[in-house]
Amino acid sequence: QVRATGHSYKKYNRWKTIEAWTQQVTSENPDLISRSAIGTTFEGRTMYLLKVGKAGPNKPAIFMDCGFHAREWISPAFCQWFVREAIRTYGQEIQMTELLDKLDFYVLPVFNIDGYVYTWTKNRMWRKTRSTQAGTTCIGTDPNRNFDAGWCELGASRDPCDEIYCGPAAESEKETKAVANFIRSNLSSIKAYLTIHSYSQMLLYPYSYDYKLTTNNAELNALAKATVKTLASLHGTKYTYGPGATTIYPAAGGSDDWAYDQGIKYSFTFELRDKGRYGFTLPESQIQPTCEETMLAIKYLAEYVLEH
Ligand code: ING
Ligand code: ZN
Repeated sequence: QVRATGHSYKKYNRWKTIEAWTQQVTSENPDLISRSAIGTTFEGRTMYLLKVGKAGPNKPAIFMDCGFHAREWISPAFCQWFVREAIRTYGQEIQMTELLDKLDFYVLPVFNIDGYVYTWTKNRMWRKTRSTQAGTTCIGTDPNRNFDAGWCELGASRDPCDEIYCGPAAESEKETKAVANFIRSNLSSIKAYLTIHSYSQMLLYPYSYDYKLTTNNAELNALAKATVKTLASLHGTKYTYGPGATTIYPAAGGSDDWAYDQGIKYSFTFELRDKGRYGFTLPESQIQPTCEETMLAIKYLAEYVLEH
């Protein structure tokens, strides 16, 4: 079987390789995957979105993105792993077969492609986008401070030189606009929003822009608790969970808060391995165990969403 050049699920792949993989995996699995473009990045790269699921009428959907922050390499690795597991286990395992028969997963393998490319070529620790603007030589906006949810009010910076710069306006970044537009256009089908970051082993839910609690806080808390228990069942990896503001730190403009306020009642941010020993430079030897345990969590969440 021909593979996208140099692509490996057990290695970190450069963008060119991931881009070729989106094409390959789609053409090899036409009954389960379709690919669309939802926009282009600041530097002109195409943002490919994979729709994973068996064709059917009026299916609910789960939106999942990876690679918001450029240096969080385990995140795009997980989105690729998820797609492979979906095609590998469909028709083989009851749970995945049921999930893909009854719902669609929209998977965005890399949100911040320009930043990701920059971490491969110039600076491994880059976080933000790579957009420029008049009046400053500093580059990039934090995409997870750029959504229209209490925008720039808390835990974000108005200084373009800072790592948590919220941007000149909400949705100023082309990448943010593309995802927000796609979700707004598909609100009637999207039942859950999942965004994959690293690191710190946490499962977060709204709100982060305020200390207030969501109307279904008790449900989200119980669901998060059961999800992290499922995740831990494989390798014993311990996650903490709770509302973002009190569990990690207050931060406005995050995508999970924005999605929740659009009416998507199941909205979560995953912070994958580890807890700081390797941090963003998680060794490739941990891709497989991290992705395997995270798969259990995502499938558990998806099944819950399907039943509610
Ligand atoms: N953590 C997230 C960040 O953007 C977060 C935490 C989650 C903030 C949800 C706001 C909303 O800072 C990482 N590691 O990026
Ligand atoms: Zn992040």
